[in-house]
Amino acid sequence: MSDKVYYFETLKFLDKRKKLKEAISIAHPNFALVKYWGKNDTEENQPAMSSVSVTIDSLISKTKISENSSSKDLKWSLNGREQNDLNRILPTINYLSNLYGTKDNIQIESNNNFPTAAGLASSASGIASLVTAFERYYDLQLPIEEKIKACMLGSGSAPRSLLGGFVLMDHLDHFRCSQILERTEWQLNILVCITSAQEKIISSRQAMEISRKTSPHYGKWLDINSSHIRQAIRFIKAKDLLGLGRVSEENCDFMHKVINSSVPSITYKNRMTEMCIETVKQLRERGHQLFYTVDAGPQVKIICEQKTSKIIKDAILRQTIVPQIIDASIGMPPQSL
Ligand code: 2P0
Repeated sequence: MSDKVYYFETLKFLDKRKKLKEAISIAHPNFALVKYWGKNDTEENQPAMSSVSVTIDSLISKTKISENSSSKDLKWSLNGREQNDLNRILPTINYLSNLYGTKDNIQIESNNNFPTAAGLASSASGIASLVTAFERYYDLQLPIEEKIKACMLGSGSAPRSLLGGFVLMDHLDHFRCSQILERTEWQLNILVCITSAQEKIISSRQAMEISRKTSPHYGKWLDINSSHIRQAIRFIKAKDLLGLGRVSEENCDFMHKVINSSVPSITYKNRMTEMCIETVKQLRERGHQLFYTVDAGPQVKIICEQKTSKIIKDAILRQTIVPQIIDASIGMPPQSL
């Protein structure tokens, strides 16, 4: 019997098993230190480059799957509101349902304990918790390759949230995700400066397509990826915070240059974002070890040593008008409750 036939026979066997009444899983978002911005393939939602990220503990997406006894439809609520547009989750659910060989009427309830669609990677943690809850609900043990594929169909950065600590997603090796360091091996703090909790002005998905098609810097952005990946891995393994900060800030600044130079021009940062970045640079000049990163939204994530985290947080609150800073450390992989 070929591996594939055996696999589907196994799934048929699993189909006869009793499903759980409900499954609840959580996953954390991840922040990219070497970023993904641009796709190879929009059908399968495949990134055009590798990326390195860190998983964040205090930010949590929780997904509950239960039987939808009231109708035959798939129902999805996000932060308590029923969603009419299921496009964000359907590719993932359809992929897993086809693999599992059934189409159940299920109800999915997703909740985030942090602002949604505001540049805090809620789609990555949301999709990773959905895949984990699906696996639990049907009592499956999905191979990691299938989980990566299912996650990626929902969000190109979601596979990285399947692991804790520092994570590499390698686009030259079927998007294999591997842990560079465990969270306990290098204990850092992440200060998440919320400059605005509003939803982003344009989705990452739309914006990265515009960048790919129009930015004059997109070619160079692709070219620098392998060098940034190599450097980031080396600095993470050496636990060199300033080295990692240099390459990570260069990568972040380059991504925003690509975004800004797209036609039409897109800007995710606001005035407070710039103020936070300036303060990070001043604190570094004063001898503190820290660096910033900014994604597709105006929030500033500051990565620093645990021992100076409070001094840095106080300085940011004093020198800027940031309304909220969330304290975080490095997070774990998804868990079923
Ligand atoms: C990243 N971002 O590597 C980059 C940096 C935002 C800036 O991946 O289209 O929600 O669903 O694959 O994963 C955000 O984009 O976009 C993202 P899709 P996704 O984290």
